[in-house]
Amino acid sequence: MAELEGLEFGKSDFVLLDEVTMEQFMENLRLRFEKGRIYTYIGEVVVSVNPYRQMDIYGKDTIEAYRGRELYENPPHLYAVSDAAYKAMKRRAKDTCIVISGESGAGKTEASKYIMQYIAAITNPSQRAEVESVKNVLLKSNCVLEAFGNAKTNRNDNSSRFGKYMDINFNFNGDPTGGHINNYLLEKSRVVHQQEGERNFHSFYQLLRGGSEETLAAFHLQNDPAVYVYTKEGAATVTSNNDRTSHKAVISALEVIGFSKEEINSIYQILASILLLGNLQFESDGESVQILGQEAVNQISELTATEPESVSKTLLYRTVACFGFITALYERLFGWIVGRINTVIEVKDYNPVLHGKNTVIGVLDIYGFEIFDNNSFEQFCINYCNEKLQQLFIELILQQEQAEYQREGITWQHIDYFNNQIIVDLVEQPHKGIISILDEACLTVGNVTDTVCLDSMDTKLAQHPHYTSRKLSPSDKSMEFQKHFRIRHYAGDVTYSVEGILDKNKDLLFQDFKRLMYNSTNPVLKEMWPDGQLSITEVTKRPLTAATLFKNSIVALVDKLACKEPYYVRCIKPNEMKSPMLFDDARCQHQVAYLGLLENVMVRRAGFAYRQPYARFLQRYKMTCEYTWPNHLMASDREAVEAIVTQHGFQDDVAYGHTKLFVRTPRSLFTLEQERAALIPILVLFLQKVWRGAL
Ligand code: AD9
Ligand code: MG
Repeated sequence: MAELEGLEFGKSDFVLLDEVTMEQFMENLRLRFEKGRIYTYIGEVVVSVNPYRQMDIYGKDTIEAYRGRELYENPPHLYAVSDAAYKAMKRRAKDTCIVISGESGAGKTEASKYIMQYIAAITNPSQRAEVESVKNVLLKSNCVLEAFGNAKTNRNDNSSRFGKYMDINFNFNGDPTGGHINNYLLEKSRVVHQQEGERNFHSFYQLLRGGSEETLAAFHLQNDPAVYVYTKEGAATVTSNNDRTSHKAVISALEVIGFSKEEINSIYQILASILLLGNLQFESDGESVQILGQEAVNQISELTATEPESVSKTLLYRTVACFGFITALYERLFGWIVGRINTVIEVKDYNPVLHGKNTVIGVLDIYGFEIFDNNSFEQFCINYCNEKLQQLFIELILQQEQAEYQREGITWQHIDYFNNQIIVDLVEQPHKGIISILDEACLTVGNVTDTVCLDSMDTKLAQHPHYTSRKLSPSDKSMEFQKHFRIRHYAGDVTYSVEGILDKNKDLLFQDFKRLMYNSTNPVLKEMWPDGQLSITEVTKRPLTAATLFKNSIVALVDKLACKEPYYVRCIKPNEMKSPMLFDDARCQHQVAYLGLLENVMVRRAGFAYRQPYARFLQRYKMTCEYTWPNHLMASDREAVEAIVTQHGFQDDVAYGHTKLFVRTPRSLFTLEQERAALIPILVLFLQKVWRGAL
């Protein structure tokens, strides 16, 4: 049980609530937030509320306080679950994972960084150089991936626009030996278009504001984001990030990771070409199209190490598909950076006989559930991914509890959840689900428009309780537009626009563009476009669609997570103003409800709120019983524990498992804990007297 911090801070574990009601849950959450206690447990799950201010709870001293300790020995903290995951991995050779969920801006990415910092701090006490270098790369990779994969949105100044799952590998000593990063669907459309008040990816502003005069001159750039079509929307927006200092940090991180000077230069050359491509102007005289200004074309060809004629020919021939090319340039760059980091950290020369079992801790930080004014294909994918993770949470939490009760030989009581499988099916079911219908429309020869596709969804999904559209419910005043459909997600209703949805799903990229890039004399750029060498006859006619590729990657991710021992961090966003002071009751309650936190508490309590190995229980409470203090003479720890339980009269509230004591209601443990707290000063006094020789 989490150390009682004093009742003025509320209950440190929601299972200690007198009654499991929404009112009590919210009262406790608010009280703790107001007292600066941003973490609270539900058993081993950490509920975290974004403080929107720097907290003095992540320093070296705190790390030391949590190192090697049990969950209940300290106040709730991310460090405690990180340590639990680490201990399970090290002592029991279990692969574990820490899944961080919550909506956009709730604090997932910050949490993932603290978790990694903790793991880095507690490992490699002997400071072996190769382990230190792995740790360094793992930590520095965050800075690079955030620069290229995060952006300011209307929900979060530093919003992750890609999903990240990082495996950290450990040797038998428990020291990190390597890792692997999987990235999921970067929101590449942001490169060419941002909603009002939002920015492009940080990397562009960092280059323009932080690049040296010589660099910018060499890249034919001016140091002002307002000059470029792709950065002008966000040019004047204030963010909490300092682009100039971030740029230096990113360059230094790239160097530490091991990117060469040429590679770093190539990365920024690609960014520069994207900015210049965005400013190209086309002119049509009705017959043919021209590019205005040969100079810009020359600059782009110089930066991409391609022939100016090929650049203009390809752009003119495929003018309407240029956006697709530009977004693909960025997406491939991002994918290449992740791949390059992976080559540095992948475990090399691993020999299971020599090195023992190679265990893993996975950390998942993915984009949170999103509702914007205008939701499109990207939000559809992001929200589907969150449905899948919620489904996994439901399965694992139940599964874990059931497995534990079974293992220990204890009968278990089932609790009902809202099971969001029905929404997952709505999206992904073969033949009937939305992805299938989108794919069918994309693969049909002929002119299937977005609206025709919507009609097809309406026909096939009319009966589905989580799907509707304007046509299906004309009286619904909130459904304003014809070209929209709505999904009732576990986290709320989201209305999606079908405008452009088929193009985004097809994600067509003409072979001409690929070939142009493959023919670059810059080896880095060439490496990003290996498929450019294929001749037109070798190119697959029906490549998988973007939605199907994404679905496959998320299904694979869920499989990966499901076979690991999971630890959960559930993040809550306290308000929409990014304010450290405001606890918006309605917003918080909504999140508590859809995250299923109340049901989580019920499951934890309906069965048994607490379980502890006999030896640990005995060690903590033996002072409260005359038969066990200072040592017991019974045949086993289990019998000694029985003596404590019986002496305190809560024998009807417990069950004895094979290795653990299970306690049904928190009150029993609470009483014990209070008694222990009362006895400690007496004990200290007693010991002081012994030391002074008074006894
Ligand atoms: V998204 O789904 O990627 O849009 P996240 O990742 O959930 O979102 P993030 O971690 O980026 O949110 O947090 C948003 C902002 O809240 C951060 O930039 C910080 O300014 C702030 N934050 C979050 N957690 C903490 C914290 N533990 N301490 C201080 C925090 N500030
Ligand atoms: Mg994030």
